[in-house]
Amino acid sequence: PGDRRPVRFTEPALAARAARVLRDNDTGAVITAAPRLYPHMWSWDAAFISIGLARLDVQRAIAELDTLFAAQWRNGMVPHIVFTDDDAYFPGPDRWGTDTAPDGPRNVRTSGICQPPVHAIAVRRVLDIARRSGPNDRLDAERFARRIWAKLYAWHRWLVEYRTPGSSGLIAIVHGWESGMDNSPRWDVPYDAVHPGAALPPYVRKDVRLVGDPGERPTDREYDRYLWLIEEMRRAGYDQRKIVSGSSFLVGDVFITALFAMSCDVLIELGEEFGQEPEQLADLADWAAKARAAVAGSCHSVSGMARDRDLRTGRWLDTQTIAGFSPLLCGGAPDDVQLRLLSLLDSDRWCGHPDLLAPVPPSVSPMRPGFNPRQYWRGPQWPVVVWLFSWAFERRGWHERARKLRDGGIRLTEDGSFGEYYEPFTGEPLGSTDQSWTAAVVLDWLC
Ligand code: 9WN
Repeated sequence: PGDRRPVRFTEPALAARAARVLRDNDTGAVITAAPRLYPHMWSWDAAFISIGLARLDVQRAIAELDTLFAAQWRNGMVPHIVFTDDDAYFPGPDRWGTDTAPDGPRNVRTSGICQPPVHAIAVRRVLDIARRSGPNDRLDAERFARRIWAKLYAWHRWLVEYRTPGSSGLIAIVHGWESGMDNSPRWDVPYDAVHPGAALPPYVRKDVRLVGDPGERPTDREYDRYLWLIEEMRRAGYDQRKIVSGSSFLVGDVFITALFAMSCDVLIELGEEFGQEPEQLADLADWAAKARAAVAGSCHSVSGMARDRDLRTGRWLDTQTIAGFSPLLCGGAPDDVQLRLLSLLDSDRWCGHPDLLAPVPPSVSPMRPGFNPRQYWRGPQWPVVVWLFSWAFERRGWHERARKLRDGGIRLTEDGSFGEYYEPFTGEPLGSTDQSWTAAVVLDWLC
């Protein structure tokens, strides 16, 4: 197809614009996830943002991760949002009501759930970039990696201790927001069982006013469920055991489990390099092996696609989304399953769809009924997800595949708007523009 967008920046101009987005979104204390829609620090955004920042200023990259981990809960959880004092986002800290949570941090307000564990991956990347950028950066990044290691270990331990209920071995989430893929069709079945009670306090959404078309965001019905789950957690006093045993949403997330396996591998490498305790390295090896086995064990016998599991009903969730390719990230699935997944990924159901502007995987296959090219996690392409696949493929030694994804990611974002997500056929940026993590991964691809 010809070019459906008027503007195409050259790589140096695109990199300069990406750097400007990160500078403009810097409040001085944090880089917000996006200028208007998301005026706070988000957990997995901060990890990707630090990778982009490392290309500009290693100190600033380190500061970003330090700020996130300064908000780590005493039980090890890394919260999904660290709030600034901007009140343009709903739900804010008052609605979360975490100020009195026994494990919550002092001096900083946060949400009460987590997001995907990609932070060890970010630390590794920052370190690798710093090592190439000069002796001072190298020293700073090594000190930082040594210092943050125990916090990363505590975070991983929390996921194992509190979030691997049942026998599937999958890491469980108690809210779709924890997956980072909020309204993905992955969660439709478990959300059907979430019934907002009459006691749900009234609220007014702010997000829909900040995007051009509210149809690009989750629906009100979905929001009622999101808010109801928060209500349940408040009532449980943010006691993790109570939440996991009682929440009306508990799902084993296969994508998070794959990311966790990779992050454990990375943490082992860093731990070996910086002389961490052998017992802790052994824990990580054990957790990684179990996570990989859980991902492999979730694969559908015919399609090969990995599946989430509704832990309240004990049923596999067969919805085919980008998360189905999780075994390609972390490995561990039998060779025939891996080959099936690779050919599916290349096929016209996914990256090979003839009408895509850029050959990178959409959040949902364009061939799937219910695919919506404009709505959030129900169809659009997300540059950060492309980055994760390209990073993982590179690590697995699939250099050509990694390069193709990187090139496709640049193709998707070369309009210079740094969209939060993109309409796969037209390349129209959707949701927020000047989204920090999009700028960050573009910088990483270009430098
Ligand atoms: C809720 C910040 C975050 C991302 C998520 C993305 C979106 C929030 C929202 O924005 O979620 O956490 O309000 O929609 O789904 O992945 O971290 O960019």
